[in-house]
Amino acid sequence: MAEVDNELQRHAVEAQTAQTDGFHLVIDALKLNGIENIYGLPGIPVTDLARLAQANGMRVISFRHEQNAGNAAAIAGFLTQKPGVCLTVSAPGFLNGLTALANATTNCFPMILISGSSEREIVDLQQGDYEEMDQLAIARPHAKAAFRVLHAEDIGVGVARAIRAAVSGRPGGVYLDLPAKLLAQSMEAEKGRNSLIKVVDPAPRQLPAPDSIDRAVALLKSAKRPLILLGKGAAYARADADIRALVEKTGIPYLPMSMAKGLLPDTHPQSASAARSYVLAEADVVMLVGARLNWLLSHGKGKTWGKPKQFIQIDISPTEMDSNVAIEAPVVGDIGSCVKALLEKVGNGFPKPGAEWLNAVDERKDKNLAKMAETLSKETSPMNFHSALRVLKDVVKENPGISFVNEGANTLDYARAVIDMYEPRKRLDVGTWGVMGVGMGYAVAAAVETNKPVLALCGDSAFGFSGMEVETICRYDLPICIVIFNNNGVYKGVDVNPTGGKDPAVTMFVKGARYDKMMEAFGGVGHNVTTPAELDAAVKEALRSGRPTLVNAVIDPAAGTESGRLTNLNPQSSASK
Ligand code: ADP
Ligand code: TPW
Repeated sequence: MAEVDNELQRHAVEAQTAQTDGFHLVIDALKLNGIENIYGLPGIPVTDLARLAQANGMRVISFRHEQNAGNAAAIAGFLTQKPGVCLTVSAPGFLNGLTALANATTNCFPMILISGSSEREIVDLQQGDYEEMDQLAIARPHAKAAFRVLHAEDIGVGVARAIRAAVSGRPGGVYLDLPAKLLAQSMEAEKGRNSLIKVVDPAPRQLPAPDSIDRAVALLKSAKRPLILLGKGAAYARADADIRALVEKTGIPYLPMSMAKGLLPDTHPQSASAARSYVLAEADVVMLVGARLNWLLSHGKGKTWGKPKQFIQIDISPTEMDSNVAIEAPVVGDIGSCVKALLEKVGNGFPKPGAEWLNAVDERKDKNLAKMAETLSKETSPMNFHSALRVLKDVVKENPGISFVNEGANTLDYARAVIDMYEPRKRLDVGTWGVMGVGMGYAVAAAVETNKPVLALCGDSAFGFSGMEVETICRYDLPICIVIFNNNGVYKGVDVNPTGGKDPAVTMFVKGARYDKMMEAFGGVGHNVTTPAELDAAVKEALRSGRPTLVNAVIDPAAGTESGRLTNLNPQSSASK
């Protein structure tokens, strides 16, 4: 009996003195808050953090370059409304991830970049530590918020603050600095457990002021030629059914921004996508829902916008209002709450826009759609962008639940116009910065987060920025089909060196490159295709098998234009005028 008592006492003492450490506390804090996946790249001082995360049931996806891991985390945030987590080593690893953090902040995606860092005492005296860098200071201007934790007992607070900062209000990128010493610090397990915080209501609803709703509805009612413009903020907000109801109850034509495509199916009768230039120029009242009047919308002024406009803007960020032009009816709040309030006010008797406006929009649409159908139906040899896109348009129509990742210049601009989306948050692309290199990171995270196939369409240049991740795709055996529109260069593949010298022109790549072999090198499936029929068969086989696949689609090197549709943004040298 005494022996049993002794044993129990020993267990009790052990339980009291059981220890935990920084590594485990970080993992426990993330898991406590429902974060299941980490996208990262191991090394000093975070190798064991990644190992232990995997050992403790988190899914850890190890990349070949931190920028791609960061892009994966960012788009995971967009897809789930939970911050996507990227884990990197110090200094160079951190900097590699920082581009993605800045891109997440710019695009309003919630993300947390967690980087290990060197010892404060040495960094602050600039004594030359291994991978020494004042990471917190460098991250700050590129992030919505940046925090450093120095004591293990503060890890719970640090993670809680990072989560709140990432997802509340306007979402964005957050940097969390974890010095190597912190990870190894130990403390009593029970104290550690009690120090963790499960964040309650991390992204609280923000209700719009009732008078802002009255003002918006009055302006909408007064409109002769109203237009609703849906941005990726609306897609992120997951108010899909209410947004659709608002569009349908008001009968107003709508335009989706690129990543808002599919919020309502692009084939919806009220979609004005095929009459974009016309409606932007002609509308008299425009209601922006989670879309900013930045360069993608010509800042709300100039020729694009034609006739004088009045704007209603729904956005969670009050300072977004009037940032480019006057906003007559600002509605500040979360989109879910704002749209609900608008719906209540609109009721069932909202006067539909006049037939003159709706008929004019439909007329343009029909004309442009007929023109597009003709362009798409042309058989060309070699393939051009349109004959190849015709195939992918049908593939997405038949598989509306797959994610569609898209980057490039012409490859992006044409695909955006040609490929209809049918479900929300399925089109993932270069976003607010028009940044190349998001392709493989986005594709990996889309596959991991949705558990559904991904079709990633990249220009040959765009793909090159993250192409090494085909190994990651094969290693994790992800159902990703990459299609590369290979026209031998940036924009096109026909430029010549103006000096006549041996070096290729600056926009040229190796002619006839076989990107499909890259996928084969790691055990995936490669196809080289030169006709729409071959492209069709290769993509369908990939979707059927779910195997990592890369389709090198040979496109006419002369097809396409400089900078796709952004030719007007290129400064011209006097020599090339
Ligand atoms: P797009 O590029 O599609 O036009 P932007 O990224 O420019 O879209 O705009 C997205 C906007 O949506 C941002 O101004 C952001 O503040 C806003 N936003 C994001 N999430 C929400 C939300 N849940 N409720 C309200 N506004 C949101
Ligand atoms: C991080 C500049 C914009 S588009 C593009 C570049 C290099 C590639 C276009 O060629 P691609 O597509 O992909 O072959 P296509 O269809 O026209 O043939 N660095 C970054 N971001 C950007 N946007 C650039 C450079 C750029």
